[in-house]
Amino acid sequence: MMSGRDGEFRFNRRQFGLATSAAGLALSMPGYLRPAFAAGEDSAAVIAGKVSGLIIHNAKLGVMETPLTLLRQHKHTPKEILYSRFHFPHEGEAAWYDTIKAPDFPDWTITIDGLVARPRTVKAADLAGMEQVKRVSVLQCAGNGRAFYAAKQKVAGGQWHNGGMGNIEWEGVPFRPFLEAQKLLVSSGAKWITAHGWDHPATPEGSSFAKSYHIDDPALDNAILALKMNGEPIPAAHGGPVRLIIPGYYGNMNVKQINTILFEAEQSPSVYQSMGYRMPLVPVEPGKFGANDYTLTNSVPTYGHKIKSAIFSPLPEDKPGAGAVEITGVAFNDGRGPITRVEVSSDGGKTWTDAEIEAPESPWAWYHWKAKGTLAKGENTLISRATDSLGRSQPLDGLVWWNPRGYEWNGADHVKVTV
Ligand SMILES: Nc1nc2c(c(=O)[nH]1)N[C@H]1C(S)=C(S)[C@@H](COP(=O)(O)O)O[C@H]1N2
Ligand SMILES: [Mo]
Repeated sequence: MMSGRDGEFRFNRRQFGLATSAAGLALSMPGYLRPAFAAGEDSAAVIAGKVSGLIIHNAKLGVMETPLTLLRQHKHTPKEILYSRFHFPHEGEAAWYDTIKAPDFPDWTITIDGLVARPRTVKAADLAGMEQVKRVSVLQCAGNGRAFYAAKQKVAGGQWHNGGMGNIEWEGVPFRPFLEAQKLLVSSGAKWITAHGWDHPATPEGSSFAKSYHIDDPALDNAILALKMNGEPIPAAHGGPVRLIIPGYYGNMNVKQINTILFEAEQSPSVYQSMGYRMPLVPVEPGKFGANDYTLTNSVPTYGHKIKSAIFSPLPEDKPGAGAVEITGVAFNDGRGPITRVEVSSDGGKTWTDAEIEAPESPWAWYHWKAKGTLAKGENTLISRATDSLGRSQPLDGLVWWNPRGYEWNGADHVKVTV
């Protein structure tokens, strides 16, 4: 997709489209505008190798969520059940990533260009010979929990509950040392690093999937060019052959099928950076701030995971009896400070108890926790709320962060079980 190296127009429109008008957004962000999903669609038929019974949000784009009854069974979320999210239809030449098999592209390359004196193209095959490190990290869609915002006002897009996440062991080449070893001679004017994936919109005026990170972002110190997921080559559906993994960062920041890295003065004009996947700087009200009102100054990209917890047991499907109950679940954040407390209530918030927290595998992984509660006859509301060493915790009412694209839900988790 590169059309040469000189001047401003190195990238053709297809690779590097600008589409900031509402019409452009409609063309390039079909995930937001299509009706939720066709009933009766089988996840195993949408992405080959997925189990049946995943919750499909958009079959055409391969968007699906994991029921918690499956998610809670595994320490590391297997590829067969992990949620998936793409932005362009899986048709024609894009059909190759509709499978959990690892792709076989011996000639895959990553081009590094932009404000560097020595642009480079690196063979993905060469990455395998470099130092590898492991990073266990939660992968979570920024839209995970979007459905809960409907209690204030429904937000367009996939109505994700808590299953748009997984806990994964990634393995690959440390990102910064890799870039340094390329001896790129980065210009002092470079302030942003932009990653592009292979996928691209059907029409040239659409934006490709690009994400930008500030060049000094400390989260990049832990980033890797991942070649493996849970000990195996990364499945096509999850970003193989090479995926940028930034531990602790929301899913969209973890670019799948990475093939281009740019050093630039500005962040990418792709709508996925400039309009989508952003949070308003201050809380906004429905009707007062719209899905297309985001600017680079009134909002920030969805970078690190807001602290969050999820109750895994009991779920309504478990049909628990009255009396003593063990409540279990997970918590996680962006890894900047450990999670120090998970408070749990089994009576709708009247009384609280501190959960016992297991040490996590890494700063970015799930923390497992358990607490004792009591269930009465009738309806019981279970609540969990995590806090970390930086004093960050979940709002009891997550609606305070309502936003027109429904991102970063992190309200205290509420589960209703009827005895
Ligand atoms: N190239 C590319 N990378 C991408 C995306 C995409 O559409 N294309 N989607 C992003 C989003 S929004 C999420 S939530 C995660 C989903 O990762 P998964 O499909 O492996 O679960 O990938 C991110 N990386
Ligand atoms: Mo996402």
